[in-house]
Amino acid sequence: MLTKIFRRAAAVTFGFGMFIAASAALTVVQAQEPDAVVIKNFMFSPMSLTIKAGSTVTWKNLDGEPHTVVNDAGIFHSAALDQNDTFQFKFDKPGVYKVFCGIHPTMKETITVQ
Ligand SMILES: [Cu+2]
Repeated sequence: MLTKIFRRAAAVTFGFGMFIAASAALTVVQAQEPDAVVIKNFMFSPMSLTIKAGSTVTWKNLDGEPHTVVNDAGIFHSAALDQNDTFQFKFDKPGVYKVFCGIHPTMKETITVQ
């Protein structure tokens, strides 16, 4: 009886472990997308991104709250992005570009264009 309960607990634990491993693998795949920024939990991810001149960065808002993508030098400014909306900008000139959310200015990221 106890053995049976223990086996069941082990199976559940193993299943949950597999779920965590699968989630981690999925996160790694998303992180490898070179010029993509995800907006989630009121954060830009990654918070710093290095790309080559001529690259286009795509931001995608996964939050239920709207966010914007604003450059502090006024080079680009997205409309309010609702959930799953995207915004793209092509970085032609090398430099360091600071980005924040116009609605939640504590959300920040830095994009370095080489
Ligand atoms: Cu925001």
